[in-house]
Amino acid sequence: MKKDNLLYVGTLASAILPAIPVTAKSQKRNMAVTNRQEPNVIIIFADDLGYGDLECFGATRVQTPNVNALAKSGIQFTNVHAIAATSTPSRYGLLTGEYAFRHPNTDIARGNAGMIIRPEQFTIADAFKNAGYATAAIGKWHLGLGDKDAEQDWNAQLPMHPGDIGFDYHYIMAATADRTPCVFIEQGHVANYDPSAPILVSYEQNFPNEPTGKENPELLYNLKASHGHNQSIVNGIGRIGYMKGGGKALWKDENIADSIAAHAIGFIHKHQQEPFFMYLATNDVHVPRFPHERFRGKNPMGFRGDAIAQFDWTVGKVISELDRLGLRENTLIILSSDNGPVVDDGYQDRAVELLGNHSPAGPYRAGKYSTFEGGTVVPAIVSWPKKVQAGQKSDALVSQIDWLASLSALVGARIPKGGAIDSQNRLSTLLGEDRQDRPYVLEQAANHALSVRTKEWKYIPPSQGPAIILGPNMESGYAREPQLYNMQQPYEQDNVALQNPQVVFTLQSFIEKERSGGATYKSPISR
Ligand code: NG6
Ligand code: CA
Repeated sequence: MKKDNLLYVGTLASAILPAIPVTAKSQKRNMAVTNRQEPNVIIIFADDLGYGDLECFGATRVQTPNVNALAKSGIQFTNVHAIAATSTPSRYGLLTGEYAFRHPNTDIARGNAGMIIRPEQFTIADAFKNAGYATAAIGKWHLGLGDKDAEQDWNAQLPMHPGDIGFDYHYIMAATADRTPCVFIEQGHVANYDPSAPILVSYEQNFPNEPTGKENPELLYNLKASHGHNQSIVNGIGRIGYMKGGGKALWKDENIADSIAAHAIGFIHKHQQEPFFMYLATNDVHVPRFPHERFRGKNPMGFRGDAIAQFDWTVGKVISELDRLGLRENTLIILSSDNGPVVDDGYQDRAVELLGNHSPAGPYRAGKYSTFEGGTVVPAIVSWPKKVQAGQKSDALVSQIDWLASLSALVGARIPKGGAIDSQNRLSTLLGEDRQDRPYVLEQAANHALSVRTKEWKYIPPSQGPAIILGPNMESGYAREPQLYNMQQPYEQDNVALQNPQVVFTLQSFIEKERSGGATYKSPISR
C-alpha cells in the first residue's frame, strides 16, 4: 500500500488544530466541487451514543449545538437501527452490507484479532473507490488487523489492513480505547512508532514485570475500573488485554478526539479537489471516557456528558473545515451510532450517579448489548445542502445495513454478484424523498439473539442468558419465552406473544429463514 502521510497535520494533535491555509484561489477552484454531481460523503459514526444523548433528540442536560445545526440543515431520522447492539458486528454489517451472523468471528473483537473483513469481500469503501473517490477510515476500527489472530508484529508493517478492503487512507485505533494495543495505526503501521519501545500484545498473559490494574491499582491515576479493565495500564487507566512498550506512540485518552479530528480534517484538505468518502468513527462516547480538559468536568453528568460534548465538537470541527473550503454544499453527511447507549461500561466515571433525568436511550427500553430497542435504535441525521431539503423529520423504519447499497446507487457503483447480500438500495428514503419503511429490520443482541422489527411489531425469539447483564446492569431482554411487542408504544412493556400466536409463529419462521437462506426483503407479515 502506498504511504500517504498527512504531513501538514502532524501526528500529534494539539488542542487547537493547526489551521491549514485556504486561499481565495482554492476556494474558487472548489466551486467546481459544488457544481459537480457526485457529493463528498462522510459517515460520522459515534460509539455507544444513544438515541436520547443529543439535544436535538431530546437531551436537556448536555448541549450539542453542532449536531443540532446539522439536523436542522437536513433530515432527522427517528427510527434508524444499527445492525447489532455491539460494535464489531454492527460495523461489520455497515461496511460490508452483510449481516454479521453470516460471517465467523464477528463478536466484540480483541485488539489483536486478525482482519475480519477479508480482501475479497466487497465493502462500502470499494463502492466509493470504484466510483473514483478517495476513501478513508479514521478513528475506531474494531474489525481486526493483520492476516491472522494474535500473530501481528506491531513493530512492522501489518500484512493486512483497511488499505486491503478499499480504504486509501487510514488512521485508526485497532479496537476500542479500552483494549490494547493503545496506539494509532496509520497506513498499516503504528503511528509515531517509537523504536526504543518495541510493542508486544497478548490477550493470554502478561509480560514479565509489567504492572496491571489488578495488581497495581495505585497506578490507576486517571480512571479506576468498575468491572473488568484490570489488565495492562496505559495512561493511568486499566485496559482489556496486555501490552508492553509503545513509548511515544501510546495514546493519551484526553487527546484521542483531537487526533481523530485533525486527521479527518487533514484528509478533507488533501482531497478537496476530488470526490472523497470518509468513514469517521469517533471514540466518543465509548469507555474509558476521559475527554480533553477543555471538556472534562464541564458537564453536570460527568465524563459521559463531557464525552458527548466532545463528540459534538468533533462534528463542528469537520463541518467548519468543509465550510471554510467551500465544500459543505456538496457534501453528504450521515451521522449515527454503532449501537445503543450504556452508562456504566466498566469504569468509575460516575456516569450512573450523575445521570439525573437524562435518558440515554430516549423513550426506548434498555441499551447496548440488549435485545430491546435501546440496543439498536440510534440517532441518525442526513444532511446534503445541495440536494436534501433542510428541516425534515423522517420516521421511516431504516436499517444501517442498507446504507452500502443506497450510497453505491448514489455514486453509480455496481455491487458485484454475491457482495453486500443484505443491503438494499433505499436511497430515496435516505435522502428524504419518501418515508418508506423497510419491510423489517433485524437486530442482533450481544448473545446473538436475532430480533425482527417491523413498523408495527417487535419480536424477540427465546434465548439464553441472564435477564440483567451484570456490570453495566443492563436489562438484556433475553428470555426463555417468546416476546412480542406492539411498537405503537416505543417502550417494550407488554408482552403480547400469548395473545398473538400466529404473529409469533410467522416472525419466528421469518427469522429462521433469514438466518439460513438469505435476505427476502419482503414484508414478513402481509396486512
Ligand atoms: C465489553 C467491555 C466493555 C466494552 C465492550 C465493547 C468489560 C467488562 N466490558 O466486554 O467495556 O469494551 O466490551 O464495546 O470488559 S463495543 O461498543 O466496542 O462493542
Ligand atoms: Ca459501540
